[in-house]
Parts: sequence; structure tokens; C-alpha cells
Amino acid sequence: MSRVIRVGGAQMGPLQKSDSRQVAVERMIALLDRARERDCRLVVFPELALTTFFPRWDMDDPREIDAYFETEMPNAATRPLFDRAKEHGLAFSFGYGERVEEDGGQHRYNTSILVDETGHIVGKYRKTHLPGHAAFDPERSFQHLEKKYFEVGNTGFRAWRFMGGIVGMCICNDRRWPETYRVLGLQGVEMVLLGFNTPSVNSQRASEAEDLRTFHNDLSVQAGAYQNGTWVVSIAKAGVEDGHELLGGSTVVHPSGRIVARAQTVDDELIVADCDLDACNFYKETIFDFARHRRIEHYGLITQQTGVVRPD
Ligand code: CDV
Repeated sequence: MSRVIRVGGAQMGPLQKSDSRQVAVERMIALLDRARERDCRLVVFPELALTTFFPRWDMDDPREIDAYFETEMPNAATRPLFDRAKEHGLAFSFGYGERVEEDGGQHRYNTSILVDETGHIVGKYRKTHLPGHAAFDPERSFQHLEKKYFEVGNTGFRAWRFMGGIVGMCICNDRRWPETYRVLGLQGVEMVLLGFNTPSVNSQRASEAEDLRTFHNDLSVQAGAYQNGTWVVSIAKAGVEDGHELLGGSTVVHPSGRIVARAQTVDDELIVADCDLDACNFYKETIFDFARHRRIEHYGLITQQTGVVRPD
């Protein structure tokens, strides 16, 4: 039986601070409609798809901060998205700021969900590798306060049986870390879905060229795909948000590591690829047959030690 999934990568253009959830959701629905016209079965939206990339702003007023978070999903604002996807028979994933009451306390996470074609949330992932800093940094040309607004996710990297394959999620900065893909790879992942918001400028190194930042983006997702024999669908929120530019360059990456679809704009744009999950098999059964070739007796430092310890 064929295991080809036609995937729509739904890159989003910028969302301004003043844009409501309704603005975001209307644009997401338009992308769903385009995906339906192109016969996609799964649509992948970016990280924090419902709001501007708010960690660039230093906020202290809890009400101002909480305005960027969802306390239930779906909610009144996102219900039309779930309804339209169900009408079209489309599965989808997207990211949002999640505020939950758990274990007797309030928690805030940078979250993505996986929704099946009947509108049921079948998977949830909370971002592990939070980049940036926890307090205002005057040395930076702009802020990246993910460590202030989010806790480190408590889900770990999970993969789910989904649409006849094995699908996992990660979020933005997670894509730069080989550990992310390997933990998913060890669960047999065949497609990794991820969204990102990556500034076109390095706030700590103005001289860093945008094309180098794009190269690092591609390098990370292509290596993760190849080294684990998995598809990677990597989708941006792009363009200029209140004067701050985000990279485009959403891609779909084949298990060979080759990019098979790439966005050309920094606006709302659907990229489409037929992803044959069986294309993973060759890599998983040969060069990256983990059971035959991994040498875990030599990997202890990876989980025993966080930072670098140099030899004496
Ligand atoms: N949203 C992100 O996680 N952004 C990060 C930072 C470092 C730019 C990224 O890895 O793209």
C-alpha cells in the first residue's frame, strides 16, 4: 500500500503586534483552502502561528504577557480553523503560546499540536531548547526573551503513529540540535514537523550575513533528515513584524537530505511535496541502521554532561 503523503507547508508572512487572532486564523484558513485545492492531506504551519513573535518584546505586565497565550485549544478564535480542516479532511499542525494549570501551578510553554483529519488533537509537543535569555539584555540589538516567557517543555520528543507512518514534532531552535532528531529517530520517525521564527539578523552579531543564517537553517534540517532517514517539513513565519525581519526559506527535506520544496517569498505561501514514507527505509536499513551501527557505550557524555569539560 502506498505511503505517500502530500504535505502542504503553510509558510506565513508576518503578523504585527496589532493583528488579532482572527487575522491570523483567516490567513491560515486561506492556506488550508489552497492546500485542499492542491490535494494535500497534511498542512504544517509555523511556530507561534497565532501571534507576532512576542519574545522580541520585554514585557512585565502579566495581563500583557497573557494576551499572547491560549488557555484552551481549540478555543473561540481557532475553532474556525479546526472546522475548515475537518470539512476538507485535512490533518494539520501549528504552534502557539500555551498557558496551563497543571500540578497546582500556572505554566507557560511554546507548544505545537498535531491534529488529525477529524479535528482531534492527537499529539502535543512543548519546546525543549528555548533560545535567548530570561532578562532584558542591553547588549543585544533586539531581545529574544523565550527563557523569560516559557518554561522548558515537559513532553520530551515523542513520535506518534499517524497517517500510516510515524510522525514527530519539534519547534524552531530544536532543529539545530542533533539530539532532537536522534531521539525521534530512535522511535522510527518518518516525518518531523517543525515551525520556526528566525530573525534575519543576529542580535549579537550584526555582521552575520542573512545568507549564512539561511545556510545554517538548511544545514540543520538537511542533516537531521539524512542522519535519521526521515522527512523534515520545516515551516517559517517570515517577513517584517513591526520592523523586525524574519527569515523565509521554508523547506520540505527528503530522507536523503535533499530539499524537494522551498518557499520563494516571505509571505503566506504554500509549498507542496509528495512525501513517500517508504523513502526512509533505505537509509534506516543501511547506513543509519541504528541497531547495527550505533555504539552507545561511547555516547555516555551526551546525557551525563551538559556543557563542555575540556581535557586537563
Ligand atoms: N524561535 C526560535 O527558536 N528562534 C531561534 C533563534 C536562535 C533565532 C532559532 O533557532 O531560529
